[in-house]
Amino acid sequence: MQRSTKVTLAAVLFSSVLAACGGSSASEPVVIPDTVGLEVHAVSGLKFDASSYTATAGDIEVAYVNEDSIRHTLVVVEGDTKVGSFELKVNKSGDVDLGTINLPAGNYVLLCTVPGHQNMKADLTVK
Ligand SMILES: [Cu+2]
Repeated sequence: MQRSTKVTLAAVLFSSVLAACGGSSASEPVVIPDTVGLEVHAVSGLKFDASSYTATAGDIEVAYVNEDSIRHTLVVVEGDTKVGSFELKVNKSGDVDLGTINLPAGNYVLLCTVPGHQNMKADLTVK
């Protein structure tokens, strides 16, 4: 009984913190679907959470999570060419954007296209 009371209190406190930060009562927890085949986080310091990623060839569901406080995008480049019209955008901390891109096996580069963010670059190996 005492234990469940504590859990409930913690949940209430957590929601009020979220509401206070977001300025909106509609804050929802970030849910990344199980079907996601590539998860990339934008982190502070104008970088991704890894310098290289891997995925399985075919339709790849991509989740882009913003752990930073500013806007970032995510595109896939092969050689010097952007692949298709695929672009994910996360405008603020906590944002998650989802999209699907079809990629055959090969070596690609992930980029953020926001001006000044050219250091946000990572290798993507698709097998
Ligand atoms: Cu960026």
